[in-house]
Amino acid sequence: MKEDILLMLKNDTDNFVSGQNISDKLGVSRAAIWKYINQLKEDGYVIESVSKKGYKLISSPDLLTSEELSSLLNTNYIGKNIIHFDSIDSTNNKAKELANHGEGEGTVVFAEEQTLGRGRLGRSWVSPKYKGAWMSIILRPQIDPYNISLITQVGAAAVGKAMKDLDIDVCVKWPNDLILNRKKVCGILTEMSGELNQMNHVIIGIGINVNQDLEDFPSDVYNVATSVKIEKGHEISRKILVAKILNYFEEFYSDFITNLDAKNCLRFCKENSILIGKEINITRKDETFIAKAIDLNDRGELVVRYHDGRIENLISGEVSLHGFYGLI
Ligand code: BTX
Repeated sequence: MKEDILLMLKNDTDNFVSGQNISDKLGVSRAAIWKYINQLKEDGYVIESVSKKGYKLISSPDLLTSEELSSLLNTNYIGKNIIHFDSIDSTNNKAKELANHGEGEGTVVFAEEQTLGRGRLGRSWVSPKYKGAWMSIILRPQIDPYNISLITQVGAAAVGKAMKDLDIDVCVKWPNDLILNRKKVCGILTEMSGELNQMNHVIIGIGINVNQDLEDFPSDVYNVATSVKIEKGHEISRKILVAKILNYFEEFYSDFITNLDAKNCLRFCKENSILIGKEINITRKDETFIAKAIDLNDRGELVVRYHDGRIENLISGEVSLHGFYGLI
């Protein structure tokens, strides 16, 4: 009901919408409308109420809800179903649970805050309230699990292109980070459930530091992390950024699963790679090797050349920039 009232106000922001009109249309009492309007105000909506005239929406908060995002999306299936939490342990955990119960492709889980946000290999992801975009997309691609790592590149290209549209000069650090001014601004965690040659679902979790200040990062990530606000010097709208990401994601992902063609997104990742042409450290178990990153091939693998001339295509893994302070 709250959503229906909001929609009526959103559809007529130039005028007051009378309580009688809302009551007639939605079949609720004037007292109930007043209660819902107060709830909307608590959510951050600025609503003017004038007796005998009704209610007028003045401004909407920067929330990652379906009400705020749907008018900004031009997708056919990504983000058509949005599930929003004020606070949750991890959007990837929730998306996985929903996918196991049959939730369809394209559903996106958002949380304003994660209390147990996860990175790769059991690492944690700092996700303070209202400051970032913490989201997970449920996918059900009918592709060989071997190709799954390409979905991370689809996500990286979607985030990167959306950021560039907003004049945020980001680079892609294969396989799953985006870097702004030498620090991590976004991390991607792709998890799949399935058998050797049969996929059940894939969850792509995307975490973006949008409006944090320096003091929002704990001391152990302070040196490696940054936010758009820290680098640009001003806040940006999370909902506009997120909507752009989902729009690009559907474009790249649809291309990928229908034509098995990830050329467009790989071209973006390659052109904006922070690794290609540089010496990198490759960490395997307890050993570190030095090589030069020379290419991103059409399977999304990072091609590296060791000092002895040997070439290797890395499928996934831990890499860092040689001599680059602070980058994981
Ligand atoms: P990663 O393993 O590559 O990076 C994790 C490392 O990054 C941490 O060990 C820490 O050093 C650093 N770090 C932690 N928090 C942040 C942060 N906010 N910004 C920059 N660096 C940080 C990267 O894993 C994948 C992260 C995916 C996060 C999304 S959020 C939505 C979804 N739900 C969920 O639980 N995870 C994903």
